[in-house]
Amino acid sequence: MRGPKHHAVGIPAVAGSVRFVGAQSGLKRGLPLLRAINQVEGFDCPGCAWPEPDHRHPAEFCENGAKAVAEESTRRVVGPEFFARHSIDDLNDKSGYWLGQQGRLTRPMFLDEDADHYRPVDWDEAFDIIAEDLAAMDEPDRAAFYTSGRTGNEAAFLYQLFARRLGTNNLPDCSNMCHESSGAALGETIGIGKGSVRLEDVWAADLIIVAGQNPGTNHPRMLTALEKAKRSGARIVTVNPLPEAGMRRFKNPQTARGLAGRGTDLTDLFLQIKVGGDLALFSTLNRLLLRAGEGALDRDFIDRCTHGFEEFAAARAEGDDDQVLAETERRTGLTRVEIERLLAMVLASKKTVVCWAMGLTQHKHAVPTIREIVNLLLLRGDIGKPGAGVCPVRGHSNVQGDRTMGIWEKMPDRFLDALGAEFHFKPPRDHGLDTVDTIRAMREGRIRVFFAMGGNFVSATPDTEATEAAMRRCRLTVHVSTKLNRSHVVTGTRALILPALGRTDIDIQAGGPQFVTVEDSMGMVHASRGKVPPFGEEMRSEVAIICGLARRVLGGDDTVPWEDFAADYDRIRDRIERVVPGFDDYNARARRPGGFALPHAPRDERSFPTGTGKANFTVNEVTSPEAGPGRLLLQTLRSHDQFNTTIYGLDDRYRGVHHGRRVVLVNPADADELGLADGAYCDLVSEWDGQDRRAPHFKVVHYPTARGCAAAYYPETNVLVPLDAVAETSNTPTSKSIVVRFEGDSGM
Ligand SMILES: Nc1nc2c(c(=O)[nH]1)N[C@H]1C(S)=C(S)[C@@H](COP(=O)(O)OP(=O)(O)OC[C@H]3O[C@@H](n4cnc5c(=O)[nH]c(N)nc54)[C@H](O)[C@@H]3O)O[C@H]1N2
Ligand SMILES: Nc1nc2c(c(=O)[nH]1)N[C@H]1C(S)=C(S)[C@@H](COP(=O)(O)OP(=O)(O)OC[C@H]3O[C@@H](n4cnc5c(=O)[nH]c(N)nc54)[C@H](O)[C@@H]3O)O[C@H]1N2
Ligand SMILES: [Mo]
Repeated sequence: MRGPKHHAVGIPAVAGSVRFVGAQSGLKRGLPLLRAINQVEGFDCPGCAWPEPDHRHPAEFCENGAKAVAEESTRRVVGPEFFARHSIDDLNDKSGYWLGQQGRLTRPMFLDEDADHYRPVDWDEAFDIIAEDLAAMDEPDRAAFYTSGRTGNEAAFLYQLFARRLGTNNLPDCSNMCHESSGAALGETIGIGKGSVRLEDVWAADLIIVAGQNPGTNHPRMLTALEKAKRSGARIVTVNPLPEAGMRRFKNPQTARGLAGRGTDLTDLFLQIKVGGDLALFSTLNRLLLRAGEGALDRDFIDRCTHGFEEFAAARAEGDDDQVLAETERRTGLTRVEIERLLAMVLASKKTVVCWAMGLTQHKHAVPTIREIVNLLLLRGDIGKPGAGVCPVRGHSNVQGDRTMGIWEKMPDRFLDALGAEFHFKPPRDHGLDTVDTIRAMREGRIRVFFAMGGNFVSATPDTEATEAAMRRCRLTVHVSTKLNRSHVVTGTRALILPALGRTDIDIQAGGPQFVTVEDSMGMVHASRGKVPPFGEEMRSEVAIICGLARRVLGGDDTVPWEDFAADYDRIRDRIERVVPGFDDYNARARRPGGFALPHAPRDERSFPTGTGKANFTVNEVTSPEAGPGRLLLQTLRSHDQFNTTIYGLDDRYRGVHHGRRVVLVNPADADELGLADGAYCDLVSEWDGQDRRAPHFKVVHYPTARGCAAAYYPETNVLVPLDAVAETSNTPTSKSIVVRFEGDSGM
């Protein structure tokens, strides 16, 4: 059995960054970019949404941020000759990895009905094609406007405005597959769907629980914050089916001690939980806390600031202790002793932060799981106090900002009222389609025009075969993209690729050089300025693309001054300031080093803008997924060498997996029972609602994951995730708990 590494980062990570950047961008183009990542006058890393500290280190980036930058700033380009060489059928046979490696898109490209090849078009022709299909719709809801989370605030604001000016709220986004469950749970319980901690709070916490997250790979700069907390005496609990290297020991590349020495041990208590067992764990922890006597609860906070305590406490007291504990052991795979250890650590902590990511949000019962975590923090008075709070760690670098700007299929009326008043129109009020519902609507032939601002819709969404078939039913699919991906080759009857500037590119408009703004995972808004010249005139900023299209579709006398907006992004920010609360003096404050913090009532003043006016305890029925005999619960996750559907390479260094991605990690004891030899090949077959879905030719890797569970990489396994297997309330695909059986290898 190979195994996970015992530490993360250190010299191999630094060497890896420089090598990768050198190969993609060349050192002349690449190194100045590395120096500008996350710096005050530089650009926001296009990788994850972890915040930057006020006092920045000269190298405020990580190995994976460097890879994200190198991917974008590559010297390779895919121009018209490339598309002349490769037919659409030819491209269809290539892997996502190969497509992404071909380089930056530089010209608008059009695939006409029945054509074999994309051909270059100019921007006016591209806009005409889109306008024609939009005009042919019998109602505005025949269009859907997807957003991935890299789009800056200014473009996001204009994009939702354009969709709503057309008359639709069909604004699905990557968040629907990501932290939607967090937003739903937090909105209901504390009144705002965002985390309540700042970086300072992480540093000051007594106890940090990291559940369902792999920061060593996906948020490496978070390790620096955890190390800092640790050095001030914090304790860290990791809840994960996998022993992830990053949470074991961290060798900080910003310090000599980290590079040359042993590094810092991060995790004090590792709870190797069964996939989907977190609701059982946290509800039992809360039960034990309620029993632990008066000192265990923050009575004053509960009385003053919360609602529903009595009902919650009564529900958590139900049943026989022994039975509940035995049941929890079964659902979590943990022992009583481990749960009691966690209880002791919680009791010893005056300030607790709970961090989580996809390991909690992508389950059927994700929303109740997160609500139960809120219950824990409410019991302890751990919201709205320094060093404590909820910390959903966001994925894409501006996914949180996009939401703030109105990218949501069900924005509240107060936002729509303000938007309508500012631009003199009546925004549609019926809720639009989210990601899963968009695919359902496509499948039924109800979407004529699918437009994507970034992202890779067909690869990121569940049920690949069903989704690809659905996508092909659209009349027109349009992608505003930086790099080639599978969504450009699985198309509607006609398709357009529109080449966009990315974070690293210099953006010059009629009004001079422009910057954009982004919001990190902790509600800090700041400026981002590109540093390298784009490849030629034909690449446009996302803002310029939206404004050009909107002008063509809505006309020059529209109530929205699209052309003015494209010329000078300050004018967009002036309008955002008037529509979105918290952006006062936006243009001035965005120019301040470090930017500014958005208000967050629970964090700032312990006030809770919920229906009850208080923080709500909730009663959550305990459940967990069950695989049944001969089956395992498969979670689909990221390797160390990818950013979502963008594959950087074929290694997963921290997990000791090399040279391939079609692998499935299985506990050796389970593997023995199922007759799966280490290194053997098999098919993964998912079972849902009487239907099988198959992912052929996976190599078995014996690995110390929790019993009863398996893990394999996304997006190769998305074919196994049923479209209709979604989380309650949030409609997020249940990508972390798929029931699978193993069958003989049918080859590729
Ligand atoms: N380099 C890099 N950085 C990224 C990304 C990337 O692809 N590459 N993606 C970005 C995006 S969009 C996002 S959303 C984030 C994702 O960040 P993560 O959520 O860290 O990403 P995943 O790889 O999906 O990892 C999920 C983790 O949860 C654990 N887990 C799975 N199921 C369960 C469970 O039932 N309970 C518990 N307690 N744990 C579980 C897994 O073992 C794994 O450690 O990262 C962002 N940053
Ligand atoms: N099975 C399974 N499925 C999952 C997940 C999982 O854990 N398991 N995770 C889910 C999560 S958390 C997320 S967030 C989604 C991600 O879903 P998406 O956001 O749709 O996917 P990405 O792979 O991040 O999109 C990459 C593409 O974005 C384009 N791009 C990159 N930068 C820019 C830019 O600056 N501007 C523009 N216009 N385009 C750009 C490039 O063309 C690139 O090919 O996937 C989800 N799907
Ligand atoms: Mo995400």
